[in-house]
Amino acid sequence: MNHSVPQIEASSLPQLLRAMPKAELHMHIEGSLEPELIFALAERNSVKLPYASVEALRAAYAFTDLQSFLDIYYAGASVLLHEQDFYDMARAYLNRAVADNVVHTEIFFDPQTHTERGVSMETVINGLYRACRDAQIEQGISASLILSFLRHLSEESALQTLEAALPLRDRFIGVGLDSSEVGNPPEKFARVFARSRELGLHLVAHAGEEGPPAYIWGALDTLGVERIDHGVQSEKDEQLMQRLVKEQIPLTVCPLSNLKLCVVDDLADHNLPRLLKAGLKVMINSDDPAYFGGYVNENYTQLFAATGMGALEAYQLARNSLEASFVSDAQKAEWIARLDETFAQFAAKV
Ligand code: ES4
Ligand code: ZN
Repeated sequence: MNHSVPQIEASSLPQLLRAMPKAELHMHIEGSLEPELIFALAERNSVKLPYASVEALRAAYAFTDLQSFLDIYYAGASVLLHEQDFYDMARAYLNRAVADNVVHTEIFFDPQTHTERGVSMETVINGLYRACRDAQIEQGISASLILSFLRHLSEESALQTLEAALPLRDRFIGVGLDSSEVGNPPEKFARVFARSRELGLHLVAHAGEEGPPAYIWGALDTLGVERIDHGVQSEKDEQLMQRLVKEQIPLTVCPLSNLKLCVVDDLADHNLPRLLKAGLKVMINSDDPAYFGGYVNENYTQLFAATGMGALEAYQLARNSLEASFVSDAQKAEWIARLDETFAQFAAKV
């Protein structure tokens, strides 16, 4: 597997990390809303914000855990009212993704955050979908949507959300599960995931971000998910680690998120290098880039600088991201060939 990765100068690593084609599989579109855009949309929509300025809002981004972040993240999303707002937010993210050589992105959106404020499901999905389509046409990036249920709300609410989205079934590829993890185990959502499976949707769930390995087992066995979002707590359970390796279940890891939400104290201690070495199918994602200090390339460069990983690991992470995506095998093969070309070009430069 790694024998095909050519020798690359350590000094070329930052350029290589940027240049390599990659997929982003764990990014919440509401978490890409930069303070500048929050204020611009607040102005455009006459929404009053409890912060005096962009700087004051940014200064509030000092999180101690997941919940302290979620409170501010939901407040920020309150400026989104019209289809054009969702479109503008998604185009801004997609521009950043293109700049990081993301060839494919699977974007989470939280409809309940908006429908609970009276915004219609059509407004949310049509704005996001049109942004994905235009970015594909104008910039060549492939982008799909994953509808994510808020786990702090009831399963009944999730079921209603799924039903409300069904007229737009062809505009999203799967469902996920996010928000406050501890106290809201996967089993709470067994029925809505079963229904989603019947509809032919892809299934993913956040598990093992702050919650215990039992939630990862539950996501796999009760919900039947194809990927685990985060999953960094799996190291606490040797049997689970063996299963994740054996079944090659992808973990969509988000290093800067883990740092900013105090899941890890220091990037140098992040367990991604160990998970990768143990044979787990991990890759790097940005989660909520506007809140956690960087888009996907920043996550790669900071984690590599802190842990001393090199070109071999870079190749494996980018390849895992492409292989774990929900696209055809032919499309994966095309992108992997481009990945191999990129590495060959960097080797030739030495
Ligand atoms: C999230 Cl970092 C994180 N964890 C769980 N749910 C989320 N929603 C947005 N970001
Ligand atoms: Zn997330």
